[in-house]
Amino acid sequence: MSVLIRGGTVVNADRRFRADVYCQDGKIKAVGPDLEAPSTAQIVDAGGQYVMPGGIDPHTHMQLPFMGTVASEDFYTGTAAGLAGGTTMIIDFVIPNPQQPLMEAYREWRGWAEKAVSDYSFHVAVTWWDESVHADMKTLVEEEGVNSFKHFMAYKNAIMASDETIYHSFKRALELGAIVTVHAENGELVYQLQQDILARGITGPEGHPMSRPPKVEAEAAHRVIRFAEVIGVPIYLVHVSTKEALAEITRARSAGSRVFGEVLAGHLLIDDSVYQNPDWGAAAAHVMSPPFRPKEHQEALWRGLQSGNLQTTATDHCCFCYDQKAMGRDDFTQIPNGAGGVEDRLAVLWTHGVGTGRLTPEEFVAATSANAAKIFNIYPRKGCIDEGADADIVVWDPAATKTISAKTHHQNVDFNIFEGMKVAGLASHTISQGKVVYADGELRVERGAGRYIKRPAFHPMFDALKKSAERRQPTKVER
Ligand code: URQ
Ligand code: ZN
Ligand code: ZN
Repeated sequence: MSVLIRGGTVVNADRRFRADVYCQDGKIKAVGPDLEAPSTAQIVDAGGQYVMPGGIDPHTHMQLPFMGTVASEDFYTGTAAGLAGGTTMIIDFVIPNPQQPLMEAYREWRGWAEKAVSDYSFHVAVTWWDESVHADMKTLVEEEGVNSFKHFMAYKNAIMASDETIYHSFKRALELGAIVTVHAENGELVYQLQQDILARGITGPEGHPMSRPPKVEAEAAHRVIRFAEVIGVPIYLVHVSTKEALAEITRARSAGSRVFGEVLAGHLLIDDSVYQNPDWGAAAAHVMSPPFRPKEHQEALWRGLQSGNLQTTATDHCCFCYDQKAMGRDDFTQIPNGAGGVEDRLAVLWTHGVGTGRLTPEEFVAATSANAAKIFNIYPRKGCIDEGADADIVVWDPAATKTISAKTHHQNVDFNIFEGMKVAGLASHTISQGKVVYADGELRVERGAGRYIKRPAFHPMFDALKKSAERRQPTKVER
């Protein structure tokens, strides 16, 4: 099976150039002008289009069991929707219940993901701590290719990690050469604010953002970055949604700390007015955490991307249909938290990023693919158009337009947070593992074709970090 992508402009994170791309046996075999190909090769005409690394979405939750239900998007429909939008890999999350062995949860999620149609990997959440967690983290790094461990500071009485768990897990991750990732909201503050708001008789979706004001994220971001700096472990904050949390990241990075930040396409483009919608279902459809914010945060987040203080974009794709959201009809704290986006991320970021001059095409590639590949240690296998890389490619037509709608999207959910948004710039072809899996608006996917992608530990970087952490250790005073 071979494909020749002809006549396009290749865009990587560092440069763009006119070149054909020849793919064979799932890999990129040649990149250059006027390539020849066997007569059996499938030809993709990329004239007037960009040829970019397929999107990597480092934050999804396919079929997540959460808040008494299960996300409506599964690994088959969700990865197919991603391919329709030019995303060729997701990094999802194994989230053990407290006291559930990490390896047991990991095997459970691996089973669910076998139906995926594009490549995938897993961050593993540390939601509790004992010696078995300490041991399982080693197994996951050294045998299963997990190099990132997630920590939820939100969701009290559920998956919230205590400071004690965070301390032990961060230390262990550093020992193993793994990076830590964090959902930074102060779960105790959220919980107490929720009780106060309900006590005032506010039960609708408008109560959700009231219980999670920006300072709730800012406090957690500050605290958890300080934990990481004291311990010496690199840290990645997921779905950074406020200018205050961005400021905490910017401070730490300016001080030389290895701190990375992710921003969701939704948080860049949607503001908190959605919670004032008189239509209960439309307001509840936007209940996710952190919530959508007042407008001034969006411009700050765009500047975070432009300045390099935020490195990646994601969607936190975690879908619940109306009848699931209705579990919280009389109490907003019971509305399953989550919203979609895996299909639309690239189109909305191209339209509002490249289309407005905020981002160059190269910066777009960095923010949608290359940086995630680098941070999670699968670059240049993923995240670039180069000989030897996986043939995960999106052929991007900057002139193609559409209006986003739940009526036409491939996502398995009855709502689209970008409903009605006109976008300019769409995937015309998506190539996954060297096969054309999306073309002319049609998906040509194969259930189970997706592969689990192992992500190696970061030892070289960590060895240096460990040495500097040891240097800082106080020496015993002989008396
Ligand atoms: O917090 C998350 O990232 C998961 C539980 C998805 N839900 C959400 O509201 N973001
Ligand atoms: Zn989260
Ligand atoms: Zn999430």
